[in-house]
Amino acid sequence: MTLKKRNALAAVEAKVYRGERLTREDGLALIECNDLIFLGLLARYVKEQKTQDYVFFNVNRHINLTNVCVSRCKFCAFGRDAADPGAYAMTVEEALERALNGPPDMTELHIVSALHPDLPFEYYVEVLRRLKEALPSVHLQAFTAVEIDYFTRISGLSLEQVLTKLKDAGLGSLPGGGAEVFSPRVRSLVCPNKASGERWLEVMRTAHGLGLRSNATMLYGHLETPAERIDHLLALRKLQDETGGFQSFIPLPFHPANTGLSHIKRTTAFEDLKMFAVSRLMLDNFDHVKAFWIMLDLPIAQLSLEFGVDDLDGTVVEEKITHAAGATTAQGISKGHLLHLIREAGRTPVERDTLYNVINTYGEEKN
Ligand code: V47
Repeated sequence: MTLKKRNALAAVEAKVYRGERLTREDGLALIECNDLIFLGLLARYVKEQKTQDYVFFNVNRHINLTNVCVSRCKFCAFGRDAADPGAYAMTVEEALERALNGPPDMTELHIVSALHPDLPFEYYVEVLRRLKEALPSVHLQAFTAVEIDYFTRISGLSLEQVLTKLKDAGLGSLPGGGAEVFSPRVRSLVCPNKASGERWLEVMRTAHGLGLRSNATMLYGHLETPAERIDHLLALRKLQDETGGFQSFIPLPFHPANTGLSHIKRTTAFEDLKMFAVSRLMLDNFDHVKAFWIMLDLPIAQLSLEFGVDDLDGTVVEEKITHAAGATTAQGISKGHLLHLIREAGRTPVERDTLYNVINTYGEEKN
């Protein structure tokens, strides 16, 4: 490492311990640093300042209502044309049946789908209404900002009107998907047919303004540069300064199999752990950084707890998006297994609801 780089990193280290905000240049120095232990120690310090030794998880089930999509992003192996083999769209009853078959102590349904050419906006409202009616105590975290933008286009309603109708039907919060990388250059290459990065941020700003919390993601490891990753984080940090509505940030490693970018190699454990640490350090106004274990494999998800992560997401039950793109992880995990992973890393597991209210803090003993 050159002396200049070493000095830059020492300056970043001092800022982190003083609790000072990092700049774009600091972010670039961090993302180009290969001293993983250094990055991990700094990120762990920030994580412990925010959430001590707690690691959160929840009991949830994912539901993907349809895979028929007009957007057909290059990085996605889940989307289909309506006439393709394997294309599906659930009826409201089918969605309900899946929801009723969630884990017994489920507190969240996580619903992400596709941009279906024919299903009307009323279908999505009806799905939420029926799910809420059947499971009133279950939080409905549904529809990415990209889906919300699409609903305005198919319904002719404004963003406020769409979000208010969904909220009235039972929507509790928005998941963080669809963000990919905000850079217009990258979006024009990988997802030209859906909401821009600016629009994604506008949807979230509006949702937060209506009292809906949300998550945020970044899909990394495809065509983006390190600087574009940092700029993505900075755009999220800026909006969070404005609204305070984001709960957690989830870096999602790109899975290339069966996608239009299948020539790209899957990210390495080294890169995944670095991305967690850099995210934790740059997003000083986010309370939580989450490892979606499904996309990481359990060993990396567990190791991420040393790199600034304080949340392992949930029991999931059924996952289609990453598994279409070659994920070899299980589709679900038991609460007992999550407890074991967290405890083995020397942390205290906390079962939370979607809004991070504590349901149970687990001590040493087996529960
Ligand atoms: O928006 C699509 C990504 C997202 C691939 O908010 C891919 O708590 C990897 O956003 N390889 C959907 N990723 C999933 C998502 C999510 C997951 C878990 C928790 C939360 C949360 C959100 O998956 C999409 C897209 O960014 N994705 N294709 C792929 N080949």
